[in-house]
Amino acid sequence: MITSNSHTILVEQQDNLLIITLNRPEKRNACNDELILALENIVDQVNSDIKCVIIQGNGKHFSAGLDLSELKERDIVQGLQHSQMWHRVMNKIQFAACPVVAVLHGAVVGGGLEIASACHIRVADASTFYALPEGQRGIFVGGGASVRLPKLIGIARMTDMMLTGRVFNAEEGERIGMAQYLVEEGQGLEKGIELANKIASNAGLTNYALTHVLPKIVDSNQQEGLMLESLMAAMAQDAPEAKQRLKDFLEGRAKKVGEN
Ligand code: 1HE
Repeated sequence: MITSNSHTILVEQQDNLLIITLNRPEKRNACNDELILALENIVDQVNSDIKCVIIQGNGKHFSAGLDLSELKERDIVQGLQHSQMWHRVMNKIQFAACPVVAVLHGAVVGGGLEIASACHIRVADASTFYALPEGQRGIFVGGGASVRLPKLIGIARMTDMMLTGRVFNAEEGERIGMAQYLVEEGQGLEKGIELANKIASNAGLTNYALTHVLPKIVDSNQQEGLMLESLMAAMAQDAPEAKQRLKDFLEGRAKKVGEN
């Protein structure tokens, strides 16, 4: 059984789904080191019984980002190490054993947006808003936003958020690519579970290709990217599960596109 080593993270398994909850509601789920390391501990425990992970926040907000009370007296080397600790944990989320869905509401700011960006699918409810207050706090993003966020919303929008303190609301966020799904307030988890169940029903190799290989293809040059795609395509179609799924379709047993 997957268990948490800290009250700052709650975890619940529902069949083959794992629901992780950031749990410092009184501090708006500000991420202190204890919370980030507890999150890492949970992601490390994800095994092949789990087909999809959901990350949500307890209370009024998804996350207020880095716990600023811990920022105080770090020197440069400690600052580097702290940022790299975040990078390690965000990488573990991005390259987890299965896809990860973020269910967002309220503030998704700073490090909270970095956690959301490391996930594969983002569902936002109507209360969600996005910001990078690092610009106004006199610091810089340190949890991977400069690598992941421009891939979602573009470099110009991220630069604007940090230079001017621009806040995007839920609708704007969905339009510019922060979240792929926008739902009514309070409906995020239900939608997240619906999507997670669809993800969990895919062939494991397809999910692996999407979460582990596609990012490498995107970061490659064209020749390498196309070769990686061909290798992945050949491997995927050779798997027994793929052959069975194709047979099911050809013999009329599989759903058509758009059927639930
Ligand atoms: C915090 C934090 C925090 C709240 N660190 N304690 N992130 C920020 O700059 C965002 C700062 N937070 C806010 O702007 C607001 O708190 C919110 C818009 C997110 C929520 O507002 P609200 O009215 O619901 O809550 P609140 O009354 O402001 O906060 C409740 C408590 O949480 C209060 O503490 P209390 O002891 O007075 O009750 C706040 O001080 C505390 N709190 N946010 C510490 N962030 C890997 S590098 C990433 C770099 C960053 O993430 S920088 C961005 C930091």
